[in-house]
Amino acid sequence: MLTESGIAAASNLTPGGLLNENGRHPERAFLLALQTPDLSDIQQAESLDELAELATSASYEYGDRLVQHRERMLPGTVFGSGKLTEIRERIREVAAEVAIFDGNLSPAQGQHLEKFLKVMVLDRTQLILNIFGLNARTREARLQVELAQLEYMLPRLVGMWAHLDRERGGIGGSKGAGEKQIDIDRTLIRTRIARLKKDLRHVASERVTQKKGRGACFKVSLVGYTNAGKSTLMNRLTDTRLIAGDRLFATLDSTTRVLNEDNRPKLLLSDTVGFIRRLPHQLVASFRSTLEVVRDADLLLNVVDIAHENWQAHIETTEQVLEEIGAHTVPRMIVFNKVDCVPDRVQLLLAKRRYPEVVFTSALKEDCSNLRERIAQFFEKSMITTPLLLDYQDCGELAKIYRWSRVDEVRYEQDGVHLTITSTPANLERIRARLPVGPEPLLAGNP
Ligand SMILES: Nc1nc2c(ncn2[C@@H]2O[C@H](COP(=O)(O)OP(=O)(O)OP(=O)(O)O)[C@@H](O)[C@H]2O)c(=O)[nH]1
Ligand SMILES: [Mg+2]
Repeated sequence: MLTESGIAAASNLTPGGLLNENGRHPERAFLLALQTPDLSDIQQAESLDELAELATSASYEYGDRLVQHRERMLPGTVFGSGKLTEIRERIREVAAEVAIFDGNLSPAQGQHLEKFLKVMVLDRTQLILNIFGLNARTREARLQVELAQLEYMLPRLVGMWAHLDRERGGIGGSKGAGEKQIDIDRTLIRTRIARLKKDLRHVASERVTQKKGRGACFKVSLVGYTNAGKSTLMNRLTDTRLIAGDRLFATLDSTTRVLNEDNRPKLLLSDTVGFIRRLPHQLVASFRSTLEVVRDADLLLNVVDIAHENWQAHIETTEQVLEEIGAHTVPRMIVFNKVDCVPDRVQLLLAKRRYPEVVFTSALKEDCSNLRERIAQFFEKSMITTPLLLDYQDCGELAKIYRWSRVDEVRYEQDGVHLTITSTPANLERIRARLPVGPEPLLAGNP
């Protein structure tokens, strides 16, 4: 039975069971897929390669894989009975202790497979939730992951306690033991979900306080497929030491740093959680406030691992997720990272010729100055240069003017301080609003 304090731990024990009874991961994983006609062989292979990477990131050892071609998934058993017997044999041969299905399973399907295959069965969503659980370090990330896990678990409770009903049975019209247990657990989980949402709202409000004052800055956000090198790039560009690792979903929180101290308006850079194909929707919903930083950005850098064989599909997936979270209208720039890993120099030259607009870099081996320049150029285009005459009695405003704009020229004359300043229209408006309105509108445009 679940207790309130045990809910957090129980959220790791989804029907398929994310952890074994010793709290440790089984060693070897066997990957299963059912290829329907809408998926090409290449797409299926890519998807399974990715599932293998996910499994490795969750500390599983790769056993083997099997794909069955079928018109559609069988509602009860997923695979046909002959195929299931073959899968069971293969699992035994490679001594796998867990089978991971490349797709989503209903609780009943998961249970059927576990019973038949005699190993723990996970689906893709469970595996991703598991990785997120392993990598959540900050309070916000932990709250978000727990929320996603419980949302995933809630509709699956029925399957979890069905055995109690089978064992004891319900008397007359009254509820069986399993059914009662489901009611109790459902209430506990709903209470916990409400609490988590409240806590997350609180964290989000703290974020709003942190964000105050950022309105006058340019905001750049790193987005892209997981493991593309976003955190490494962030470390390189802002001289920080965020955790970067060769595993999927190393980063779950967004972190913001000043990109260039001297730049006016200031440039802020944020690192965010990576994307992946078929990101579980519970995760997208739970991570909404973290992803707000992406929606709020003035520019998105879509970091792409050019050395990955599926980089084109990665770009498409990132575009899809951006659309899903409502960030598709934010301007974006592609950055091809890991150029040092491309084995074929000719291929790299061809790519550079084909994508002349794209920045090619290596966050690990280069200083990325080309990327810095491109970011600066992007914002330069949206800035306006204007003259400004400041009365000596308004000189107290100079500090703000220096913070919100780039001062290109200053001349102290008899009638006041003559400035030439460059900034965004919004910041120029901010400056104008603080000054007594003179006859000259400030937004005179570029001279
Ligand atoms: N060779 C090489 N490796 C790189 C480069 N950039 C990043 N890496 C490596 O790629 C792995 C993933 O890097 P991260 O910066 O953690 O990637 P990420 O996009 O932040 O990944 P998630 O947070 O998991 O979404 C790490 O092992 C990095 O050292 C690069 O330019 N060249
Ligand atoms: Mg990262």
